[in-house]
Parts: sequence; structure tokens; C-alpha cells
Amino acid sequence: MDTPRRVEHQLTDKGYVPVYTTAVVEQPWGEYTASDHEVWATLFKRQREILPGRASSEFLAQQEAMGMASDQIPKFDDLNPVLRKATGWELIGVEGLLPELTFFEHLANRRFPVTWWIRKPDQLDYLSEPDLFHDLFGHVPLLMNPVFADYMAAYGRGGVKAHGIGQDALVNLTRLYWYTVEFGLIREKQGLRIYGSGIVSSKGESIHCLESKAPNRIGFDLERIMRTRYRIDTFQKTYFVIDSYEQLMEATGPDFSPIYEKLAALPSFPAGSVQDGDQVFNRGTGEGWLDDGDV
Ligand code: HBI
Ligand code: FE
Repeated sequence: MDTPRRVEHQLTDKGYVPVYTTAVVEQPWGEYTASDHEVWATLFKRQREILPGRASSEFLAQQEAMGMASDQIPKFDDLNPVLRKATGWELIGVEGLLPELTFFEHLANRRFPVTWWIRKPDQLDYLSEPDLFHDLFGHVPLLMNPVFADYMAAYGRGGVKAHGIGQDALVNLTRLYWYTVEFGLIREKQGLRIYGSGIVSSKGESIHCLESKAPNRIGFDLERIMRTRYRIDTFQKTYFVIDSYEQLMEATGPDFSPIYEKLAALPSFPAGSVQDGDQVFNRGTGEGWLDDGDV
């Protein structure tokens, strides 16, 4: 399997990463090597061992419902009919990170871009950009949940609008994606659980986000999140907690333009700060935090 064509490195909200062509590619399933399938199996089994009791029950249930398994890399062609029937979403293959507007347009049309290649065996624990495991294992299961699926499509429409408004609006919206879709926690009867894809696809952060004393855990607040910087190179300093996927959908229903205007005049918050008015589940100790590098 040839390595993906990298177009250029750009400074994005994920740091200085290669931004790929916007081409939609067929999943080259027949070209995956035994090592590729082995990487999938290892990561899948490792995460499914630690996620029960840590991940949102809806995430675990939907991943099973769609038939995702460890034995080999799933075929997009197998998953798409199931996904389309559940919520109208479908997976498309891409080279990797897309320019933001392209990404937003796909989401607005219920197309989720999944990177076609998977990391190498020596990258099991860290990768600076999303690969197939992050996208397929992490992002796709919750697209089976009608409310979350609607949220993701609404997010895409919001992204297209924000792109037309300007960079400040984009930064605010990217923070919302970061603290919900990528690194969000949800309150369930038995306690806090993970739904963010960046966490569920990472062994270290799946454990850290719930069990470490270092991070803050704060109740979801849209404007608070849009003002809060974040980390792309370490575990998050703050995790935001939703009560339900419905809360997320309701909170992002209104037009964001007046919020963008209001926030443009206000300073942003450091990633690790606790602010007056926060619904504080716990205030972190800050142990191990790096002082610089919030974006
Ligand atoms: N492209 N393929 C891909 N996957 C992402 O998660 C992604 C992206 N481009 C931009 C992006 N995410 C973030 O900037 C979002 O906040 C939009
Ligand atoms: Fe992601």
C-alpha cells in the first residue's frame, strides 16, 4: 500500500500538520497488509478492554450494533448501508486532514471523511494526525445515534457559515468541536463517561480523563467552551461534561453569529483555568501541565 500523498504542511488547529488533497478516495481494502489488520486488531481489542465502564454506554452499544469487530479493518462498503439506514450518514475515504471548509461541507451533507490508511506498529500510542483507527473506531459509532448524528450535520452547516464570517468565528467553532466531538465527557447514572473520539481512540487519555486528579472537569457551557483554548500536544487540561446528547443538540440550535460578535470583544481563557460561574465537577491539581502551548 503506497503512503498517502502529502500536499503541504499547514498550521491548523491540530498544529503544524500535513493538509492533504481534498480528493475522495475508494478504501483500498484489498491493499491492506496483514500488519495493517494486525494494528487494527491490537488497538481495537486494547480499547474494548478498557472502555466498558469508561466510555458512554451509547458509544459501546452503537459500535457493537454496527458490527465493528477486531478481526480485520472494517469495510466502508459494509458499514455504509447500516449507517445510512440509521441516520442517513455515510463514510467517504480521504487522504487525511482536509481543509476546513471541505470538511465542514462533508459534515453538512452527512458524509464523514475517514482516513483510508492506518498507523504503523511503532505509532500505536501516538499519532499527530487522525488515521483510520481514530476516525473509524473513534468517530463513526456515535453517528449511529440520531441526535448526535443531527448535531454533527448541524456542526457542519455552522462550520460553512463560520468560514464565511471569518477566522475568529472559526476558532470559536473549532473549540466547540474540540471540547465535545473530540474530547467530550457525558454524565450518566453511574458517573462521568467518555464520548469524545480523541479520547476513546487513545488508551492513555481514556484512563487519564476520568481517573487523573490533574484535569478540571466542568459542566458544558457553550460560550465558556468557545472562549477556552486547548492542547494539541498533551492530554487536555480541562474536560467539559454534557448531561445528554440532546443538551448538545439544543445548545447548538441557535444562530451563533451574535455569540461570535459578543466573544470577539472578550479575552479567551487558558486551557487549564477555572472561571466564575463554572459548574465545577472537580478542580484539577494541574500536575504535569505544561505552561505554554495552549491554542
Ligand atoms: N479533516 N479529515 C479531517 N478530519 C478532521 O477531523 C478534520 C479535518 N479538517 C479540519 C478539522 N478536522 C478541524 O479543524 C475541525 O475543527 C473542523
Ligand atoms: Fe477526530
